[in-house]
Amino acid sequence: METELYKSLKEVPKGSLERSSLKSVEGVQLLHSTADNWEKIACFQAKPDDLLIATFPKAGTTWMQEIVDMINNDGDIEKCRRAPTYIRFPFLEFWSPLPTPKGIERAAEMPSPRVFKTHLPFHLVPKSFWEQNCKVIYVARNAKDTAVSYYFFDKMNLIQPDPGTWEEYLQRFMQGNVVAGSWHDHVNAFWEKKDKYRILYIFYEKLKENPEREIRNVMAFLEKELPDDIVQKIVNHTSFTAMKENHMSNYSTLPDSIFDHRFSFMRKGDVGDWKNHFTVAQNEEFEDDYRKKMAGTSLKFHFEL
Ligand code: PPS
Repeated sequence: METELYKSLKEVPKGSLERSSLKSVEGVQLLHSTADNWEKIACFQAKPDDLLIATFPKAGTTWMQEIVDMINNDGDIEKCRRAPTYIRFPFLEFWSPLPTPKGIERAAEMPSPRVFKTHLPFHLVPKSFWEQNCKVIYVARNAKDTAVSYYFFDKMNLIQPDPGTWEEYLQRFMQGNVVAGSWHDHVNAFWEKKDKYRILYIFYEKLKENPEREIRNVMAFLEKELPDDIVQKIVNHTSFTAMKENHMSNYSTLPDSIFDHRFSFMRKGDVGDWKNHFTVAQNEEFEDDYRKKMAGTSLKFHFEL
């Protein structure tokens, strides 16, 4: 199925894709094709040794996928180069408008132990993951950098809804009218549930500040011990520079018909890039809205390092 997926993606003719519209599932905006097939996705059967990498889009999913793959493969770079990220890890709720295998079909075929990616908010994650007490690694990134990264991603990804101008996009982001819904609800719900379930909550900014410390946190959560030189190898292989150059992690293998490669998936990989995009007025409005939506939570983000 993996080869079939790879081949069928390569064959998508340029200009043949239409950007998707959004459709709500239980109050959360998702890709139309995902929402149309929601019942099949919601009843996906998880197994106890499944690992879910859950994020609001653009929070560092790909980075965590590479870290987990390196840990699971004892730092063997060649094994981690076996296929592009999107082939190595099924994207659970992704229901491609293309005639390619769907996320849950690929997930169901995968040998255990399985690792998946999801952008679903907590309450939409298929119930079986919680019933089976699966481990979940949640990566959260500050809202301003997430919004900027998402805006450029939506320009690049020709399946995503058209982002419009940055001003228009920022309004939609604040309203939760983007795929995966409200950033605020997303990060808060996983934060609130993290002690009730087996959820490791990782911050993009802390990963950036001290990758070795956070990689060791992930190793402990996965109950994996590795020698120091292997940990160092993982730190190096998963740095922004290494991943940007690695064709198996930088999404350069997707054809131009799906990703407009005038943009780069590995764009900046920084904390605080939002300052280059938010105007003073946009920042004030965003912070005003943020204060209201984040009132009453103990969850705190760093907007610069
Ligand atoms: S997606 O499409 O939701 O799966 O995207 P996601 O992987 O979550 O987020 C992409 C952003 O993460 C940055 N990135 C990294 N930053 C630092 N170090 C490493 N190794 C790394 N790998 C990916 C990537 O550059 C995107 O952020 P921006 O700000 O757009 O550069």
